[in-house]
Amino acid sequence: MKDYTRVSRFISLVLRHDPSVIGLEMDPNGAWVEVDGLLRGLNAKKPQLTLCELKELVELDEKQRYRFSDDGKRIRASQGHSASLPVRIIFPTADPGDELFHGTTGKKLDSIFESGLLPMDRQYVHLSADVETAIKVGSRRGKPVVLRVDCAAMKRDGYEFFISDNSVWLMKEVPAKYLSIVG
Ligand code: HQG
Repeated sequence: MKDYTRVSRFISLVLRHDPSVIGLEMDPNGAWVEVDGLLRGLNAKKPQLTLCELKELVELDEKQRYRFSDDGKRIRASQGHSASLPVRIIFPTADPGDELFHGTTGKKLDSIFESGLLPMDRQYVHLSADVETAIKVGSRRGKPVVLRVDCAAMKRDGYEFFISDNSVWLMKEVPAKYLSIVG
């Protein structure tokens, strides 16, 4: 199998952050991009990719980051979109149970316990269903620290939880009073 790491990074850039880098526009409601346009745009740059390869990349992506529309003509990122993108996906709400987790690093804790978890450069705060996944997320930036989100209390207080197609939990914010350090 081909190594799709580099091209996948570029597709993430296009589908999450800036479709205009290859002259594409996004559907304003669902953040969809035309598959033909994506392939044309990609192949005008370095990475050469066929439709078959794109399908393989989507299918084999370990986090299921991308998804085709039901008719196969459009594609989008399942989550991770930039705050600066003028496009929003309407995610379904769901019940996460009593707890979720967020992986981060120690140097961010002071700020997080002061302001809560904020989406920063993205549209949502990203949360994981289990500690193991949160450790992986935190490890991207150094020694991981995992925060527990008290969803039971947040639900009592009327907060909504959204879930992406690839089972990442999304929230507008998590105030600090619902957070504790795991471990
Ligand atoms: C931190 C990857 C200071 C937050 C992952 C994080 C995930 C604060 C960083 C997905 C803060 C934002 C998202 C505050 C939050 N003060 N720092 N008040 N509130 N932060 O990348 O959750 O591989 O936007 O802790 O696996 O790390 O790209 O979010 O460290 O699912 O598909 O600000 O991206 O998926 O960083 O990761 P990010 P994230 P992919």
